[in-house]
Amino acid sequence: MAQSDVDVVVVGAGFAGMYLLHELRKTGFSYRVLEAGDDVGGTWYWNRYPGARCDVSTTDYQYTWDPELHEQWQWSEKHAAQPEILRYAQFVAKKHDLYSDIEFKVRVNGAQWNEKTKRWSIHTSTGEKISCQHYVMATGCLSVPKEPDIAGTEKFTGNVYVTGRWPHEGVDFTGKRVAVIGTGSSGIQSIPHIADQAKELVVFQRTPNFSMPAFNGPAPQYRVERLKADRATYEREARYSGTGVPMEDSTVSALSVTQEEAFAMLEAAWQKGELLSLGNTFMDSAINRKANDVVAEFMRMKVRSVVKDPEVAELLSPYKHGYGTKRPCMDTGYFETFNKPHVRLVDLNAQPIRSITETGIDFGNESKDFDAIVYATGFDAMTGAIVNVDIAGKDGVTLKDKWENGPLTYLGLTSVGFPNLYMITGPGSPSVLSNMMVSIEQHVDWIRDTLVHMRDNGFETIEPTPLAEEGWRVHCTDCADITIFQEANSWYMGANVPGKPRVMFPYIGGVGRYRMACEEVVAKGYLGFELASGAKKQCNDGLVREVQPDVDMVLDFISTLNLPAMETMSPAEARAFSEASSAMRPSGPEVGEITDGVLQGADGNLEYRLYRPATPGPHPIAVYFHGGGWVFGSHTSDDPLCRDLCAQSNTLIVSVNYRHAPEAPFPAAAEDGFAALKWVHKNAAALGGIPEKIAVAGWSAGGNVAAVTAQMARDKGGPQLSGQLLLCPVTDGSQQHASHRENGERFILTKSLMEWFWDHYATPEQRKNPQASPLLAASLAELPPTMLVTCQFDPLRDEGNAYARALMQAGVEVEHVEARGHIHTSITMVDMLPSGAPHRREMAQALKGFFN
Ligand code: NA7
Repeated sequence: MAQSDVDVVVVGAGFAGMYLLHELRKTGFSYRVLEAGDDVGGTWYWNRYPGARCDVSTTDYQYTWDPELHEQWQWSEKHAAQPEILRYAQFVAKKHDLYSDIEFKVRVNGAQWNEKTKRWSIHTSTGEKISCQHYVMATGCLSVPKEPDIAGTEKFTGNVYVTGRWPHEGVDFTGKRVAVIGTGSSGIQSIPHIADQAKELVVFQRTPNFSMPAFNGPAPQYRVERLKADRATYEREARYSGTGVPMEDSTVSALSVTQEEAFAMLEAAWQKGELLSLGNTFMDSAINRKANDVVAEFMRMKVRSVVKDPEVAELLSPYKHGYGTKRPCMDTGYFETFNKPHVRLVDLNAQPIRSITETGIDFGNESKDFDAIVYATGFDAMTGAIVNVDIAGKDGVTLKDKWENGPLTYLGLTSVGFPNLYMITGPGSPSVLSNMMVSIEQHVDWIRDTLVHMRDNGFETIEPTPLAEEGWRVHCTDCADITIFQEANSWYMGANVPGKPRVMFPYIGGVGRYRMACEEVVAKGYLGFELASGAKKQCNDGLVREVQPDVDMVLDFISTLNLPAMETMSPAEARAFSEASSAMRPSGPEVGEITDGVLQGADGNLEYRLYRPATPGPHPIAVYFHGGGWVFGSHTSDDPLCRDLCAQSNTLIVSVNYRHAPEAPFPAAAEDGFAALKWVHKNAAALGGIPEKIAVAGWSAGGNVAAVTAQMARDKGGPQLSGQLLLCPVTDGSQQHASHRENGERFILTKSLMEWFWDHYATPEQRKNPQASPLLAASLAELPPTMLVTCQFDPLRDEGNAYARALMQAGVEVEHVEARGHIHTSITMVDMLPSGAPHRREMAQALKGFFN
């Protein structure tokens, strides 16, 4: 007789539930494991349609927790077919005697949290109520087929099949007229098999999909060899990789090579027959539309090379979504199927289905009879299986209600208001964007360790904090925002189910980075969770990821280079180092014209570079001062940013090479700044600019020069400025602001580097001069309209914020942008860090605004 009061209830006996069961036994918890089907296998139990295969190689799509399995189980193919994967699940279940502890054909109808007893009450389809401390949903991401959203489905009297609920005895389509609706993975995998049998097959396609051949055969030799040589390293690499399969991240931009070279690289990945390798060919195909087009065109070329009828080939070629933004597929003979005379493709965009009828389908202006209709129309993915159960947490609030506008989770594992509820591969975790085996094992390990930690430390409940959950939502959104995934109507975005909120459901920041976040949470004493037992509470509230994801990747990359700290160099070495680093960056957008010249500074000539918009002039002007701590940089060193500002704001940018310290210390830069402004103003017309529309701009030390120049123009008789644009400006030589300490390390501009800059530029006494520290000016009144951008993880953040506040108090019109998750340099990194683009747009808008 099963216990009705246990430590843990696990729902689902797919690969997640099976492994969790094994671990719970090991750690001595009492448990119940409930499964709706009559066998193990989850997804691979339900999806028995012909041709169903995993598109991750068998070298990677298998458990790692039982090393004996690697000897005891031999896969027959590279991409295992469903029957073999199901046999594998059954083999593991038998080997570990899991069957004896799984209750089959039991569904969970509802679950309620009892705040008094601190326990869940689980109601099952057998009428039982089970009380448990912990409730784990191991219900899978693609387990609830989408409700048919086509008129008349109930009318059809022929045979109806749904790929995700395929009959166990199989289906014989011999001699039948068959319709297949849907061309996602399930459609693409099953269509060739159905075509082999059917007398006539009509495929109804709403959206063509990208697909590559699976090249079935033995497992990839190079992976087999690596596994044999050093399995532990291979598995570790998988766990910290982008997708859960060891793979070197590409460092090549699709836009940095010719189309011929790009296609050769893609062909090599294609021949490997690995879906993830193809998507990993270029570093930017997920974040840059143009880079993605290169891959998409390669894939379309492949379709054209197979499908004989050019019109059909064109219909089978995706144009409306980028490669990878909808789940790409792997097939065996899919496109070839459309060369067969008894197979027809119907484009639903040209001939929509009007209704399913008793005998067939009415579409466009045709009516066609069928013996069978196959719905390959997909799933209510990621959340379907979770919200379809009536789960009521604290105060009776259901998860369905809480998630009305999109799932809210902390780490994709837990949710506020639902203590002791865990989701394996839930929304907000890498899940479907990863090799599921790796993600499943990680979540099971995390849950097991957490349960043990709670037991060992006498905690009854664990629940994320609202701050942590909201922070995770923001981080997930930040990750999605830098990609082009949101452009597609995919099930990743919930777009396939009418009424579902449109948000990115899985976490797209990568398996390894996600794993590190989970590890960090634990290492910091369950950061963002409250653990409690009666009056005893432990809560280290906070956020696990705040730096913008692309900035974080750059910081991680830089940390692997072990670069010397600049402040340990001489100025000459630092200058050479800075120039060498800049040489590798993308050049930035095209502008109308770039010319170099010299202008008159305070003490001799200064070089300048002029960026002219492509539109007819004359243009408003911004005199721009580069960054580099007054010690290095030049009129060309902020080239990509200057191009970007010029192109986006339609402003003529004159970037000035003011004199540098220590050779020319304070006040040389300030005096040059003002002299340059006067010269440009005087020569504006000759440069193609409008003298009455002139502003100053600058970044970092250049922001300091710009701010000081604006004060000097105010105090010394003009010119009258239309505005000042200050990006992360240095405003206060005291360096006493908290951000110098808080952000003093790791974020490229460090506290000690900033000290080194000041030491070269100005003596402690000179720093009190407003021409070194514009924040210290006696008055900030009458300064021009200001756009000031500060970055959250910049040591200079607080002095920038203080300057913005002081300007406002002095009555200056100020637009102050506090760039969340950014560092001192990130907004200048044009075409490298997509997260900086919105702020550059704001800066360009502000420049435009100065002149209107
Ligand atoms: P998918 O990938 O969601 O594919 C479903 C297909 O069905 C897709 O082509 C849809 O077109 C189409 N569809 C859905 N609803 C309709 C209606 N109402 N009319 C016409 N066509 C429709 O599901 P799969 O089962 O193929 O694959 C799911 C995952 O399993 C797969 O990604 C792998 O991870 C494994 P749409 O693209 O929405 O226009």
